[in-house]
Amino acid sequence: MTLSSRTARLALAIALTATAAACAPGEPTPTRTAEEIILGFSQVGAESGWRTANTTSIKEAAAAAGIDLRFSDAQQRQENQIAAIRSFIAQRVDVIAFSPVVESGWDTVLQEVKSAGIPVILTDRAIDSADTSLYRSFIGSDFLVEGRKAGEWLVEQYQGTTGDVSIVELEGTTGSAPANDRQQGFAEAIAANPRLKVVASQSGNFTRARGKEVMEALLAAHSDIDVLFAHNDDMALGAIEAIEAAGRQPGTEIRIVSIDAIHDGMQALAAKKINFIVECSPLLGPQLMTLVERVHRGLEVPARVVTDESTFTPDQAKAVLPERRY
Ligand code: GYE
Repeated sequence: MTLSSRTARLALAIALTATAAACAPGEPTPTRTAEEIILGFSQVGAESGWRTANTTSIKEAAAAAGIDLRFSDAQQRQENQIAAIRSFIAQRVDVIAFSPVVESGWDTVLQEVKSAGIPVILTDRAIDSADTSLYRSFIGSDFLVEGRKAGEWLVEQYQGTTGDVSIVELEGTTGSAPANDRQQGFAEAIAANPRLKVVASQSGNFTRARGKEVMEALLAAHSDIDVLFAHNDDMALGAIEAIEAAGRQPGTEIRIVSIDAIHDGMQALAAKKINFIVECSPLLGPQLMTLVERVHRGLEVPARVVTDESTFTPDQAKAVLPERRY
């Protein structure tokens, strides 16, 4: 046997083995399994502990799956994400995934991706387009449910009490799915008790620094704040600094409920500076890579994959903190 025919046979054997291993019974034969999949991923930014953990999860999962990841950080700007997506088209990546910084304004660029024949997976945040043919799947949390859980907890806390309860809200990035839906879910839940009143609601852009600044202004403008609802832990942590600097006690004088359950947030919860946290898992990497592999192979994928989430009280935070991965 000549060297070149041996090489050819070996290549064929490897390709067949890869095909057999990747094929579940009854599923169509994949077309390009022996090749490395190229995934273009446009991340929102590095605005929070959640986001950092999410980026790590995606990078580690891509490496573990042998997927060639082209990662781009949009620094919380939609125009940067649109430019990154166009560059992924030019690079002819196999799959594009992204976490849309805001909900609206994606149709044009996603039409371009569709025309290029590249499948799209929405990760973590949704878009508000009516055209669901622009993406194959959306993996992430249900932010409406998260907001409701925060509101329901608050309703429970004030059951049987009298007098109005003044709530201030620190919103996430304006126009983003988690800010819109968490606000709505919370409002729906607290409507059960008309004494629960949101007296001010302002964006802290999901960052600790902005959370602190906005809370300083809110404390100066409202002397009677009973509760802070922060759309993420980072803004709650910034707000805690502002509350303490104003000589007030977070967790007792001003009760705090937030969302995410990142490590620093869980520590503040265990220390009773935060009173309740609704979990939002950033560990989407492994599930995302499974979806990427499947769409690349032309297999069916669910249109929606919802992340499992829980909630934490201070005692529960203390119990789980040693095993938290982020
Ligand atoms: O809650 C926040 C982050 O989209 C779920 O974005 C994510 C949110 C998360 O900046 O901390």
